[in-house]
Amino acid sequence: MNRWTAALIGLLGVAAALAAGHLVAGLVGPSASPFLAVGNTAIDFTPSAVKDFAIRAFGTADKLVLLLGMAVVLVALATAAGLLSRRSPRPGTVLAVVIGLLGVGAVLYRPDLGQLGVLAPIASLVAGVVVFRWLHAKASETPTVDGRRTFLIASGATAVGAGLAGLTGQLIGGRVDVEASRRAVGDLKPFASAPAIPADADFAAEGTPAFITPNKDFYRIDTALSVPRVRAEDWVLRVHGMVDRELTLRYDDLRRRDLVERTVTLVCVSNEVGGRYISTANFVGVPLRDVLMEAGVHPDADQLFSTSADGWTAGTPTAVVLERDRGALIALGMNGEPLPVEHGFPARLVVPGLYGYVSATKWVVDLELTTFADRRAYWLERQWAREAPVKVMSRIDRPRRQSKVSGRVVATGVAWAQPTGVAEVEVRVDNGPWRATTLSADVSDSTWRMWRVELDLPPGGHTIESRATDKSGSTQPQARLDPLPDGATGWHSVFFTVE
Ligand SMILES: Nc1nc2c(c(=O)[nH]1)N[C@H]1C(S)=C(S)[C@@H](COP(=O)(O)O)O[C@H]1N2
Ligand SMILES: [Mo]
Repeated sequence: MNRWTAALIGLLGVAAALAAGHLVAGLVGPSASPFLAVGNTAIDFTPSAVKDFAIRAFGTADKLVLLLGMAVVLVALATAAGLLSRRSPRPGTVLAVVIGLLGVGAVLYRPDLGQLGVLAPIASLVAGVVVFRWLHAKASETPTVDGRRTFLIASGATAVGAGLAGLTGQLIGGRVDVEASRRAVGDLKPFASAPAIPADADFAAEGTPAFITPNKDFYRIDTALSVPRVRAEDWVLRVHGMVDRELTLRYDDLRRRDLVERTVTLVCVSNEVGGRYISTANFVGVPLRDVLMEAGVHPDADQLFSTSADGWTAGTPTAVVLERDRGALIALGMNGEPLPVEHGFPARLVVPGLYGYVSATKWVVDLELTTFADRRAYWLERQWAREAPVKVMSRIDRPRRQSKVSGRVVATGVAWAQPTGVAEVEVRVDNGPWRATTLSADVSDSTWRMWRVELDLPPGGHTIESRATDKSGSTQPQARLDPLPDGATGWHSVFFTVE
């Protein structure tokens, strides 16, 4: 058998396997599709340092990078399997079984897939082995013109069949039409609106972000390779554990309540000094405190353990979410529309002043009152800290790093210290004295605040640094700490040149 034929058989075997798995996953649960399941499980097993690197290097494209990497590995394995099987189909068969079992393992490991999910990788395994061996037999027949033609027909049929099966799986899987459900929700009118954002809340014309981040620009961080698709009409939130009364809340139960609107800045613990994993939105939802009071939280339940539809978990101090002024929400809406699917539709938690990984569960379906001793959330298993209040921080947006500016220099940036609020931001140039900046309108202690200062500098290279002080008097420390385990610290500094 020549090399090209051998490699082609390997590739077609894998294509058939993936397509069969995708088709069956369409029936039993789209995230059981073996390629996705392996990717998702790989994310869970990736060491924190690598994940941290991926988030830093690729940002929201980290998922695309992972999928492409997996595709490259799979194509290489398929080609190798084909090439190793030029004499006998056994090596390729063994490899197909091994990859298939990897898929089975990945699906079994997913906390969000029922028992049936395992049918998808089993379908992949069987289809991969059968198609590989079938094509191998066709190609091994005596190399007559006739024989070659049957092999070509068989290969073509496999390619077409795989394409159709994959497409069908996609169509059936897509029947959970979450966008339609989102549209059907319509307006989520708050009973109490957040105060309007004043025009002088940002210095967007001079380089800061707009005060409210449009949904499409809102940073996104999660472990979900395929976004969980939960329809509002299917959604239920269980509140249970150490409570007097278990609650089962449906979407309509929540939206019929008096919804409140709160302007909140969310920030990711992975944000480096100077980083961009921070955004602000008007969230509409139900006060989390009210729901917990209804359930009746036992005094020794120190942890609110929340779980998303895809099995991700977060642990939040109960004392924090019960604070009257904290303003923690079960959010349904964001900036005037139902939550975008990537940001947690139908519902997510928002807790001002805590990093997202200990508080901001998207696609939330379960709230268990428990203790920190009893249950450990997703990132705690991966070396991140149990307590993760947001640290006072400031960032320089203008001048840009390594930029050349001429004439008067207007430096601008943002600072945050939820839930305490920003009292002051200072800058210094070339290790000179600290000087005050002008702050934007004070919207809320749970949101960021922009700063601005005009500098008169001689031509040449300069370094500007900034530091914020919160309303309790704590100043952003100079010491540089990595995000792991509970958030970065240090002064942001930017080098630029005045011409
Ligand atoms: N279900 C789920 N919720 C999640 C996460 C996740 O991986 N899965 N990541 C958390 C983290 S680390 C952050 S910083 C915020 C980010 O929310 P956003 O993507 O809406 O900005 O969501 C939190 N909620
Ligand atoms: Mo995060």
